[in-house]
Amino acid sequence: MKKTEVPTRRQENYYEEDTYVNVTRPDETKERDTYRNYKPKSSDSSFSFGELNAGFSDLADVNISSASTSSRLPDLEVVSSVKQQKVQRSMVMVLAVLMVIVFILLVVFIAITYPQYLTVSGEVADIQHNVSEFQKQAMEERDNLKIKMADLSNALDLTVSGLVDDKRHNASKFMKNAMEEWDNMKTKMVDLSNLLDNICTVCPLGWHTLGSSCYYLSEEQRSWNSARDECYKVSSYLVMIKDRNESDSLNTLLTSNRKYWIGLRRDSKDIHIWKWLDGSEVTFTNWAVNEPNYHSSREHCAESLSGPWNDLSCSEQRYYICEKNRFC
Ligand SMILES: [Ca+2]
Repeated sequence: MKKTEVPTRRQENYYEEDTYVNVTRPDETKERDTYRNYKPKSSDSSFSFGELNAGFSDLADVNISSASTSSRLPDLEVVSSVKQQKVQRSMVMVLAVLMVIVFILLVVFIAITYPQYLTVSGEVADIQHNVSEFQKQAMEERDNLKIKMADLSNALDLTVSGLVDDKRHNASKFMKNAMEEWDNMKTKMVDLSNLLDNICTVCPLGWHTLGSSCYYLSEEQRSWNSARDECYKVSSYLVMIKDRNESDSLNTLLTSNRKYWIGLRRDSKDIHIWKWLDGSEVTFTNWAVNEPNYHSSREHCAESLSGPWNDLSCSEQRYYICEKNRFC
């Protein structure tokens, strides 16, 4: 340690180049020294060595110029410049410290997070592997399902085709049988029609065939009502002579001098009106001369006198003529 003696009234301590400096200041330099860049050792432990060097250099300059009070203002400018430089240096130092701190933090961050990154990367790789395996299995399952669906579709087609063939075969067989049955029925219908024609075109035994009718001439005599009922019993009716041709043809069958009931009588409500058994009006008549005379007001039924007609009492006994259609 070296000691610099300066005319002074007070003593202050300084650092200079890692050396503790004891400075004795003169009174006349007190104001100037207030601009010097120094810090008491005991009051500011953060004072840096660089600042101390600058302050010491400044102090030397001050000592050189302290002998004369006429150079006081230039010294103040120098001190101001030095202070600015010190501030700049301080900022640079602060920035350097901050960068070091950031770097350390970055290293710490990497040191902490890198293992986690490795762990997460491993887990991600495992997940990716599992996903890949799952996708592979899913694709295989999908392919298997496609194959199964294709097989099922083919089986279904075959089944449907088989069913359709069976149905078609059954339908064809049914149609064939139906056609055969139809042919048989047609044959039977023809035979039956022929039989019916023979039956209907031939009048029963004992009946006379005449035109489209069959006629039966009784061999017994009955009242008009009884004769009507007898004809009903054999599915016929008392003859209804509708026109001249029928009348003339029928008359050829009648036995001479016999009298026959025919199906003609007066209307029950109007004795002047004659009606056939079926209720139809009379459009053809073959009355004998002066007939119908309604003798004794009791002649309500008509008879054939082997030709011409006569009215007489319905209770009289007469032969009768039954008639029925020759065709069924
Ligand atoms: Ca009469």
